[in-house]
Amino acid sequence: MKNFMTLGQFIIEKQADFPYAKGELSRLLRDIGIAAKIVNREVNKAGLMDILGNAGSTNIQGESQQKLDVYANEQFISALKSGGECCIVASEENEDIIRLDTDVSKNANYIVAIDPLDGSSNIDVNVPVGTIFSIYRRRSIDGPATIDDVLQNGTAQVAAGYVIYGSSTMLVYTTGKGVNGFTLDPSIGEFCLSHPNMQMPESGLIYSINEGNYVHFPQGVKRYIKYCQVEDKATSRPYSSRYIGSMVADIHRNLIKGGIFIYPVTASAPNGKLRLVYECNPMAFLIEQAGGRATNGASRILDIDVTELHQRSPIFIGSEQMVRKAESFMAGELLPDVKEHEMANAF
Ligand code: P6P
Repeated sequence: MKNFMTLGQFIIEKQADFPYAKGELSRLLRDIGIAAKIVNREVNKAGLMDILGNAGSTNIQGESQQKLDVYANEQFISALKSGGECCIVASEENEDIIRLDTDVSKNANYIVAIDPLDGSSNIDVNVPVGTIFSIYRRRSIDGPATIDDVLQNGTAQVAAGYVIYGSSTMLVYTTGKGVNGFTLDPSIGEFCLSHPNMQMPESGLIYSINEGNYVHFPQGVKRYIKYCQVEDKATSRPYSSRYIGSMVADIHRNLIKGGIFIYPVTASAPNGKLRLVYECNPMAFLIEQAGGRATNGASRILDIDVTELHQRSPIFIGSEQMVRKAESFMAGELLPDVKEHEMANAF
């Protein structure tokens, strides 16, 4: 029997990192792990059950809700409610915050912001989807927690992570002391530590962006894409273009292999498409903890003022050297290693 460490054992072992922790955050992470296992079970058999396709409803974003994302939302909210460590859930699927008002939950210290099933439009075509979560301590001292407890900048996160339901199911998270990945072993129903201390390669050979929006991209993004495509053996260009259309899957690949994921402003998304509170901030926290970088093309994602629950932001996230290079193009600079003739014939 190979020796392995389960998520639960790891959380308890790492609890010592938080001397004042009373186990609340540990139990909250456990609750998220439980919901992830339940969602995984349904995602894995989605093709067999009548839970494929459209639920016939739309979410706050006006996006048609796939049955599985409604199911996933319900499972995470239910697990958090019964766990008793969370007082408010802010979900992509719900216009307003969800107060968990049981006698225990209403006095809980933690807020969870979640995209319960990111990339759900890919469900019917068997492409990896994911859950993204972000955890804050409430700021209010007494009385019911409010929206102000949710609208905190990304630097205030105490934990963040994602679950990727792919060729295997993994839970990857940080509590501010590095990033660790756990793979679900279905034979024992446990997430087991498989990727300890994950480190983002400081550079990479993959760029990930929906080039279908090219004509609407800012000039700096267009120039960066052309930079990625130019032949230059010294810098191993052209890079490879990989775009799954599922943020969790694209970022997870880049975390392991190195690369950059960009969702900039476009004509249909003048503030970017991805949501700051439960997509950009948790991914930015995690990727920075793994040694990567996450900005909106100029400013650090985690420093962006959070003013609305479903606020959107452009995002440039991944290997530090690649994100900085893209930022340089966004700032209108030409980099010393970008020869003028390269750019001349890049358009
Ligand atoms: P587009 C999925 O709908 C999602 O929210 C992210 O997971 C993904 O990165 C992005 O949107 C894909 O958007 O406009 O390229 O289809």
